[in-house]
Amino acid sequence: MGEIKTGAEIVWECLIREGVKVVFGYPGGATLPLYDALTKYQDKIKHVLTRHEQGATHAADGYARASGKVGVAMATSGPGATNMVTGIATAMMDSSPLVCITGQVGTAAIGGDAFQETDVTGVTLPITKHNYLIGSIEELAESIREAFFIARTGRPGPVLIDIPKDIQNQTIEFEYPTEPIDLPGYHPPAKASDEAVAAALEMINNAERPVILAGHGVMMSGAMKELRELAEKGSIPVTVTLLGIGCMPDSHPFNIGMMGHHGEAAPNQAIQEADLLIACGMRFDDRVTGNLKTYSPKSKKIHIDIDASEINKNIRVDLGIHADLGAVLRQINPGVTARNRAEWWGKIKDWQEDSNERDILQAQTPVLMAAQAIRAIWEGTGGQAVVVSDVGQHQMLTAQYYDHEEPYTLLTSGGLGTMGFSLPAAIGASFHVKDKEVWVIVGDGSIQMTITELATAVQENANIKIAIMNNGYLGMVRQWQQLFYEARYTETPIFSPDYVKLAEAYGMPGYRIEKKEDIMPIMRQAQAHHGPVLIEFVVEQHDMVYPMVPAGADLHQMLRRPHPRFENMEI
Ligand SMILES: Cc1ncc(C[n+]2csc(CCOP(=O)(O)OP(=O)(O)O)c2C)c(N)n1
Repeated sequence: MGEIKTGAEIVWECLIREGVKVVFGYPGGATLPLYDALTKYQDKIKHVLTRHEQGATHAADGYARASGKVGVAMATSGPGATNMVTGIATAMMDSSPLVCITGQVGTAAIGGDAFQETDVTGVTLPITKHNYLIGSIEELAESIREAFFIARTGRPGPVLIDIPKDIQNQTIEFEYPTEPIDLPGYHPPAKASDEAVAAALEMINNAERPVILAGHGVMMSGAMKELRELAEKGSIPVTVTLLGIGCMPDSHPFNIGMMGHHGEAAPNQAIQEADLLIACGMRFDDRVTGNLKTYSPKSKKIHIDIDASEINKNIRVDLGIHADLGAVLRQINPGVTARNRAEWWGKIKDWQEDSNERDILQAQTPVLMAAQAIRAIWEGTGGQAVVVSDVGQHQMLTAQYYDHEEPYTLLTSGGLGTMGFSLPAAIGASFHVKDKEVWVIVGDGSIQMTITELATAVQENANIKIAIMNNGYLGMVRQWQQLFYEARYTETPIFSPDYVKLAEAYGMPGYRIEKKEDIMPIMRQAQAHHGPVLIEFVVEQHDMVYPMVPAGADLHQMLRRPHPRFENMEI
C-alpha cells in the first residue's frame, strides 16, 4: 500500500528517486503547489532560485554537461515556460540531458486563453526530444520516469513535462513504478553488425591518409579510451569538433586540434586531403564542413552515431553505423592493423609548422589581446579548470588557446551558439564540480544577456571566476562586418557598465586588468577567494579570430592571420 500524496509531492518524490540533487527554477502561480510541497523535501533536494528561467535552464544544462547526469529546471506556466525556450533549444542542439518541469493552467482552463496560459508543449515540440502534457494524476509518476529515461538514454536531450495546476493539487495513492521501461520504437541498437565491422576494418586498414573526426558523442558514450586506442594502433590523426574538445588530451601527439570554421589549418587541410574519414559521434555541422559540395572530396567516409537520423543527413557516407560508439570501437579496434603512416604524418607536420596563428601570444602589443588573456588563464589554472565559455570571438579563442586534457572541461553552446549561456551554466556546473576551478570566459556582449545571474552566483556563493573579455564590441559580428561589409560597424559597438563597481554592487570582488603583468597576481587573489569573483580584461578592440573559413568557402580556403610581425599589424 502506497501513501496518499498530492501531484506536487509526487513530482518531488520522483525527482528524489531519480537521484536528482539540485533543481534550478523560478516559481509562479501555476507552480505554487510544487513550491509549497518542496518544504517537505528540502533536506533531500536543493532548489536554486535563478533570476530568470533562461538562467535556470542553462544552469541545469551546465550541471548536466559537467556531471553527465540529467539536469532539472522548473518554471511556471506562460512567460515562465517561454523564458525556458532558448535554454531548451540550446540543450537540444548539444544533446544535453534535461528534464524541464513547467506548471500549466488548470485542466479546465486549457485552451481558453487563461491568464498565463501558453501551449508550451506545442512551442517546444521541435526543440525537445519528447514532451508531455499531463492529462491526469494517474499518469504523472510514470511520465516523469519516462522523461528521465528518454533524456539520458540514446542520444541525450531535453524532455519537458507540463503539469496543470489542478493535477498538482489532486491526490492519489503513490507507489513508485518499478517495472522496466519499454517504449516501442525507442530501441537504439547496442552494437554494429559483423558485416559493418568487417567493412569498416577493410576501409581503415587499406587507408593511406585516414583522419578520425571526434565529436561530442565520444564523451557521451564514454569512448575516450577506445578512441585513443583506435588512433594509436592505426597511427591515425584525430581532429575534434568544438564540443569534442577534451575527448582526447590536447597534448596527445595524435590530437591535431579543432576542425572547422575557426579550427586549425592543419586538420582542415588533412580533412580535405584524406582518403578516409572516420566520423565518431559528430554530425557534420556546417560550422565544421564549410562548403558541402567540396568537402573532403577524395575520401571514403564512415559515420558512427547513436542517432540514425544523423547518418547521411549532411554528408553522404560510404558506411553508416547506427549504434553506441564505444561498443562499435570495441568491436573494431582488435582488427585494426598497426601502421605508422609516416608519409601522411609528414604532410600533417608540414601543415602544422606552416601555421602562424599562435604568434599572437608572443606579440608585443600595447593593448592586451584576448588570446593572451585566455592563455594566461590557462597557465594560471594549470590547464585544469572547467571552462564555461560564451559565444563569440572569445569562444573561438578559448577553444584555440585554452588546452584541455580531460573530458567535459569545456562547456559551451556549440550548436545553437547561445549568447548568455556561460554565466548560468557555470553556476549549474559549480554544483557538481568540487575538485576543479570553474572559470567563465565571456564577452562584454554575452555577459549582458544574462548578467542578472550574478545575483544567483552571490546568493549561492557559487565558486566561479568570471573573466570578461571586454573589447567594446559584439566582436564576432564586428569581425564579419570588417571582412565582408567594408568595416561598417552597424550596431556592434556596445556600452558596458563599470564591471568592477557592478561586481561590488552585487556583493562580489571585482577587478580590472589592462596589462599582461597584472594578470597573474590578480588571478591568484581571485583563486584564493572561495565564491564568485569577476575580472574584467580590457582587450584589443579590433582583434580578429584566425584562421577563418568564410561562409560557403571550401574548408581549406582559410583566411589566415596576416604575418607582419605585429608591430605595425593591421588587425
Ligand atoms: C542570443 C544571441 N543573439 C545574437 C547572437 C549573434 N552573435 C554571435 S557572436 C555575437 C557577438 C558576441 O559578442 P561578445 O559577447 O561581446 O563576444 P566577442 O565576440 O566580442 O568575443 C553575436 C551578437 C547570438 N549568437 N546569440
